[in-house]
Amino acid sequence: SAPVSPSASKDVILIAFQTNWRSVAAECTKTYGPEGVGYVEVSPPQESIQGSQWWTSYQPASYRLDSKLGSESDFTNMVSTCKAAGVGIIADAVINHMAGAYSGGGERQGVSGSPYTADGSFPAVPYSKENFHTCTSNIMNYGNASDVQNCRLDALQDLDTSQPYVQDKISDYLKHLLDLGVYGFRVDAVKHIANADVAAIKTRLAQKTGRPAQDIFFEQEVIGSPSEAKEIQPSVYLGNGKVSEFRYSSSLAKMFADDIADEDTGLKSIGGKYWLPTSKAAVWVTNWDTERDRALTYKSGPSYLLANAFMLAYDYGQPHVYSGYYFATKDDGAPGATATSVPDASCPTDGSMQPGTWQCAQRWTAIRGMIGFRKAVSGQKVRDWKRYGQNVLGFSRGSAGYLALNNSSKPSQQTFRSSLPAGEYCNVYASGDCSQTIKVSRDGSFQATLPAHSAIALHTSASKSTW
Ligand code: LM2
Ligand code: CA
Repeated sequence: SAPVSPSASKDVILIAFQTNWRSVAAECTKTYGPEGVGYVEVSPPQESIQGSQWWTSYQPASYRLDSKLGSESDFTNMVSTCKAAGVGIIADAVINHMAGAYSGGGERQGVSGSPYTADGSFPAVPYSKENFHTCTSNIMNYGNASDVQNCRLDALQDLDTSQPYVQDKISDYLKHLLDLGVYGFRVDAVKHIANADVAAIKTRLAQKTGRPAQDIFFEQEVIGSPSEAKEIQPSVYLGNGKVSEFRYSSSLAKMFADDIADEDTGLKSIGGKYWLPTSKAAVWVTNWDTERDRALTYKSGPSYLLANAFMLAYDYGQPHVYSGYYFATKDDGAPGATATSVPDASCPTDGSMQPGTWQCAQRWTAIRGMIGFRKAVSGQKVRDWKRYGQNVLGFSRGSAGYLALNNSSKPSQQTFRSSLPAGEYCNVYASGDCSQTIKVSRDGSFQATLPAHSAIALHTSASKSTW
């Protein structure tokens, strides 16, 4: 079936981390569709190794669509239910490697019973020892591209993606997903695959599906670091599609800990000289890897919401809103996960942030409001950018929207200058029912006291007259 067509005003990707197919389907109808999420990026759909930890998803045992998150028919049902709600599915494609090597030898079974070994036997694909790189040591030297691409990432058995046979198996797997109606792919660990191999896999996929390669959404995960080998830099992969811009997440964490309104080191510097071009950049405040590391996360308090509001209001890159679960240790799987399944997700109704509880960020008032904001200001230029004080700033999107952010610990009383037409607007960051409004005068200005760690978000599709 045909993909959901991309639309500039509906470009928000919601990462439904470790959420099972039934729950994603239900949420497409209930929340994602109605609120205007464009795409849901789901966790890897292929059969993985067994284990309750989330990261088992990143160790394929086969390409069968029978995983901890559901069966192939659950997956198919999710794709069609979401499509009917106007939401595309982006699948996380793990193609650099298969299951990790383990000591002791012997055969093991994936979550749906496919056998595999630590020495390259994956009969359900089938792959055998010859289809893997001969380097069996772990990657040590990020200054050497062949080490990074041909040796093992975290002991994971590294596919020889230069082989036509391997490219054929991977492209068959991706074709299967496209045939079921997925919109496209988040491609895992692309830095560990040579650009020529990624390009060859995509070309094969295009040939098999009869679709131009540039029409197939490919978001490549490449964690950049300028000190590393030139062949593994994010910009190398731009010919294949979008590329993750990890500067975004790390910069936001620094800026929100310092002064977001600083003219040189604050939010104004996002998307500058060394950044990926906006049309190619995939951005997020956090994802599942960074939330276990250094990024702003739900553990950061109100800065986390403010950073998400900025991301959704600003016009750099394609934004991803992350929705996972509260956890105690880095390895914790989804709430209730067993070695072979993840139960249905249920959203807390009491704002609970206890480990073992789903987050459901897509339902948070500020996130919902900002997704609506983004839709309303699509195509409009950033203007009226102004520093109103330390950690206080505001900007317009054309004459369609205005965002004021206060990342300081003091209330900030200001006359903000927007380009909005006169009117009484709902503050969509603060309330979902237009119970908090701001009156903008004929010259676009408005007076307001922005509470500490808060925001005012106004747009022309949410005013007293449109409500
Ligand atoms: C990714 N992007 O490139 C994912 O975003 C990231 O979450 C994946 O790592 C990684 N690439 C490989 O697909 C995760 C997790 C690792 C975990 C691997 C494989 O962050 O900790 O490694 O998935 O499941 C785990 C153990 C590690 C062990 C390995 C192999 O943590 O200690 O290495 O399995 O058994 C001996
Ligand atoms: Ca590799």
